Amino acid sequence: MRIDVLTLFPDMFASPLDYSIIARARGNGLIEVVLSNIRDFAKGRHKKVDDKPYGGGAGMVMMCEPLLDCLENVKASHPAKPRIVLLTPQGKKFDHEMAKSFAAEERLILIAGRYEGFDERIKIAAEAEQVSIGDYVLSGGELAAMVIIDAVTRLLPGALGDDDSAENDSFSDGLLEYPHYTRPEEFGGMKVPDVLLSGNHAEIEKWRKQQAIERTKKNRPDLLDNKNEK
Ligand code: 6GU
Repeated sequence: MRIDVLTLFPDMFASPLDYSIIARARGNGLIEVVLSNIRDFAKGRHKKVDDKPYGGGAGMVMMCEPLLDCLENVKASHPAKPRIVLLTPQGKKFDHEMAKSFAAEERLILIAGRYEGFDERIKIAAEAEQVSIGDYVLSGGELAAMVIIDAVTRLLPGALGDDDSAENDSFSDGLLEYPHYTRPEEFGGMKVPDVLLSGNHAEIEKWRKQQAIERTKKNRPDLLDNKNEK
């Protein structure tokens, strides 16, 4: 899968892409991440990429031309038709379902903005879907892009080793994951539940399912509501 990121701060991506599952997926060609600096497409001596908002108000707005020129260049650099995503707190909320649909694409283009936001005409001209990673405001789209790259890469066949399968992950069946324990059997007076030491796989399976449902009820009742609607 080819993933392009348009950003003013490509250097921010260096270390998150260089560890563990993402690093391995890049190493074996499962994903190719290409970073493009929007400022390289800015014109004039000052390489301006942002300007004051019409109508006044605080902050600066990302200009149409440098960003859209960068996008045209990036699109032309690879033959596959991309799904184009504009990262903004005003977007549709990213979740497991959206991650799965992104993972099915041959090519993604993620556009990370800074400042108060994008000139509204960028959204139309780029034919981009607007995506947010949650109900809070980040200083830019870069961290959101990294979150999406990580979540999507994990879902690609072959990205996870046998030891870290995605099948049991939280959200894979609409529930939060069950509790985990490892050695020692007793820590600080807290014992590992007997059933996990029993060797009875059917009972263990049953216990884990119950725990997953209970935990979801307690922490994320909205997930169970959604399940009933489906
Ligand atoms: Cl995609 N961008 C910014 N700037 N803030 C966010 C976000 C995105 N998603 C949640 N907050």
